[in-house]
Amino acid sequence: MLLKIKRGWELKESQATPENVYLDRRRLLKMAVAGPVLLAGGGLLTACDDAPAQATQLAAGEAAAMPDPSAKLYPVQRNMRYRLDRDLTAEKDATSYNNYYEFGSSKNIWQKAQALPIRPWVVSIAGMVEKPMEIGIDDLLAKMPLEERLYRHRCVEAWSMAVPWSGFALKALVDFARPLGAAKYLKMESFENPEVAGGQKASWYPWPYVEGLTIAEATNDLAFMATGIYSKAMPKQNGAPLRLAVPWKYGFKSIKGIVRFEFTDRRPVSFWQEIQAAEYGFWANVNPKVPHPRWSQASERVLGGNERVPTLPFNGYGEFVAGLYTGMENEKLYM
Ligand SMILES: Nc1nc2c(c(=O)[nH]1)N[C@H]1C(S)=C(S)[C@@H](COP(=O)(O)O)O[C@H]1N2
Ligand SMILES: [Mo]
Repeated sequence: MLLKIKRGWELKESQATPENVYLDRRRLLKMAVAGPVLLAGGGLLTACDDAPAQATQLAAGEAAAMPDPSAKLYPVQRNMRYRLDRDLTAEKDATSYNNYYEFGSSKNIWQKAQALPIRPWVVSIAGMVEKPMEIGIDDLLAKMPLEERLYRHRCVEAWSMAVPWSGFALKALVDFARPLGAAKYLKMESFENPEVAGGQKASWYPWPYVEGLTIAEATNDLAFMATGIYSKAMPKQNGAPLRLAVPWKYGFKSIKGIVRFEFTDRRPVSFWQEIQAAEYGFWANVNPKVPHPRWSQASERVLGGNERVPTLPFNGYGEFVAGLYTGMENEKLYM
């Protein structure tokens, strides 16, 4: 994997690729032993995906051709409690402009993602629970109360969308898992499969992708496990077969391709926090008044056009979630 330096003025959208982070010293050292790397001092590093031909081959392969057995579950009933203040994003935009670093750091990974096998897909429930277990995704889906919700989504890179997710309340999964009273956090992990997910060959990233919530956040009504989108089973590029949707937080919290849920009394260190703790924290609640160290969070570009709209506190979901954070003023709640 080649690293290509992009200078600020070469970036397509001046603010749109913050997660092509300034790598820290430790990570640079790791990279130096990892293989061929092109470096120029101090520049913005962009992991550059350089194998489109191979990806097309994989996309035409077996995993891509396999039908999704959960397709027949959709559409599901819409829960009218969750309303939008804007139009839905066009399906084409939400399914072709994605962040999924397992498949590369560009937004254009949807074809590469088709190579991911999503059956069998075993989900582990581990850690501080009454009985650790493994369950196949289709068995899990059969147990969960599926519904549709219209949610906004606000990426930390200052673009946003509004999509109809299908899935179930994360609380239903927490109840099913029966965590012990001492558990304080829910840690979630994505799949690891560098054979098909070329981005995972980049060893300077701390794979697998990890995210976490407090139990109070995970059992809040808004926390949603999405298994479908636009009344269909979830496309692979959007995180099939199981991804989180926590719309009051920056998009990187909404982890895709989940294979493991671990209940723990220790706060998980998330993927982006591990890479760059000065820019990405544990809480990551949306707040227009707290800028990212490298850009403003005051407004957002609505996917599908060039319109910018003001960003709202908690991405507009304060009535649901603001109470989770009372008395926590000492925490870095907005990064
Ligand atoms: N496993 C995994 N989950 C992930 C990411 C990722 O790179 N890997 N990117 C996150 C980011 S930064 C965003 S904005 C959303 C994007 O979701 P979408 O492609 O469905 O819009 O997924 C999040 N979940
Ligand atoms: Mo994001």
